[in-house]
Amino acid sequence: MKKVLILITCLSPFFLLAQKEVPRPTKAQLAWHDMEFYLFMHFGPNTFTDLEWGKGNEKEEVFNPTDLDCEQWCRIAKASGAKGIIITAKHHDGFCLWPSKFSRHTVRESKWKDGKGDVLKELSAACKKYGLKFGVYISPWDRNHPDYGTSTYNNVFVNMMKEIFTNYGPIWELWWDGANGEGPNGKRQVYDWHRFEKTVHELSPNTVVFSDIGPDIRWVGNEQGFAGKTNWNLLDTAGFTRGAGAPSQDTLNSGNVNGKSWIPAECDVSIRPGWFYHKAEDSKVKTPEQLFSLYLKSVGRGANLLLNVPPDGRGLITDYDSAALVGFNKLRSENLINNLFKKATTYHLFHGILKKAPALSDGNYKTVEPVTEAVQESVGVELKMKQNKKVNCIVLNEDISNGQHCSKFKLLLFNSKDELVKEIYGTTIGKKRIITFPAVSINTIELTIEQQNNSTGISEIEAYLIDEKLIEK
Ligand code: FUL
Repeated sequence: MKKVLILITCLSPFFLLAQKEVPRPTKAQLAWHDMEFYLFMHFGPNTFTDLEWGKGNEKEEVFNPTDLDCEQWCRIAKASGAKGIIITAKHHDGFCLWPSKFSRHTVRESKWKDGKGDVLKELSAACKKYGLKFGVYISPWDRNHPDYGTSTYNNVFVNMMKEIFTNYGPIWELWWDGANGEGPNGKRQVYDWHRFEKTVHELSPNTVVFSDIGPDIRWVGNEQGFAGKTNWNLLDTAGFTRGAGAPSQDTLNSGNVNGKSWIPAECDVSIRPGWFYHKAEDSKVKTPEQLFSLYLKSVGRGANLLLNVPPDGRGLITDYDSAALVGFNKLRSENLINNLFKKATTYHLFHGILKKAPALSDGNYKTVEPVTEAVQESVGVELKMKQNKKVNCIVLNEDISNGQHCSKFKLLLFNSKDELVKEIYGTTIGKKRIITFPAVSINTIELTIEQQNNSTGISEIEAYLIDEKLIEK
């Protein structure tokens, strides 16, 4: 039952709990969280051989895009609302999309532009021009390099990263794939991860590094694009390694509640069944609605969405993929733009006492209302409209700059007659939590934090009426 509340406008400052020491994001990680959605591009010999995992013995001449245009990729990325592009500079087949001095299996040995082409050069320049962040996937596993499986290969990998940072930087995100098979000599590589991390740290300290276990961003544990409904940005990595020695997929999906390091999840998923372009999959491109559903399950659960859109053999993104991306952007902007509780009066609720809390609905994610105490009732925040609004989607935003705190929340939705219309229970909030449900008419949203480790900062609460078809099933 809803309590009768007393409104006091001039309260003495709320008692603040002593904050526990918890992992916090670095500046680069915090900026990464703001990226939310960006594109992955798998491109290389597999694009021409119709394979997913090239064997490494493909002739360089197979790589020969007829109309490569990285600006087209960027224009489509922009039209989709993506904020960056990560390209497979080297996939498991070892072929380098730049003329690396440390390999004989590169664009230089191909016929493309008479061996003078350089995809990384073109794409990094195009990203700069279009204001997109530029990221690089570089597979440690290399099925071509003659040194693979020996300690010399670690030098090769370090030197390749040096080339990338020096010639194509700034590199915003670096992607280390966890797959690790055998080299041409039948041996598995023992990677010098410590040295690899040191190289990035020294040469490009602002780059965020993705792998199964970070150090900066973790794999979400599946390639279907969904994060856990409980999603901690925290992970324990002690005793784990990349690849086969990584934490369980469930752990990667949800993180660790008391994890020692800030390592948030990124959801990598392809717009098509495969990662590389295959003509036979032109009819299997995900629809805008399916992409919206992925958005709810990734960004809407506090993770980032890395959506793979593979260029074809011309070196262009097909009309099928670009239409789906534009449609996806349209769905987001049409459905998640009109915050129906924007004009709400917003309160902080503390044991029956109300204080105005403008931060909750000022459209500014930097202003935050702290919820200092976790209890079942009468402590939390409230948004109130004069009249009922029909809504089926609520977006909660937790301020994560000082860590992630909420582990259990309750939403109570009331109508203008003070009748409780709906109760929603959840666990983590994180950067963003999008909750959808069958539409209800309400004028009050009450959020209670039922469990937290430190005071949870809520930056915004929004409510929308989205197309019924888009409600999460
Ligand atoms: C996996 C790779 O084996 C796939 O080919 C793809 O690159 C995916 C993103 O990561 O580990």
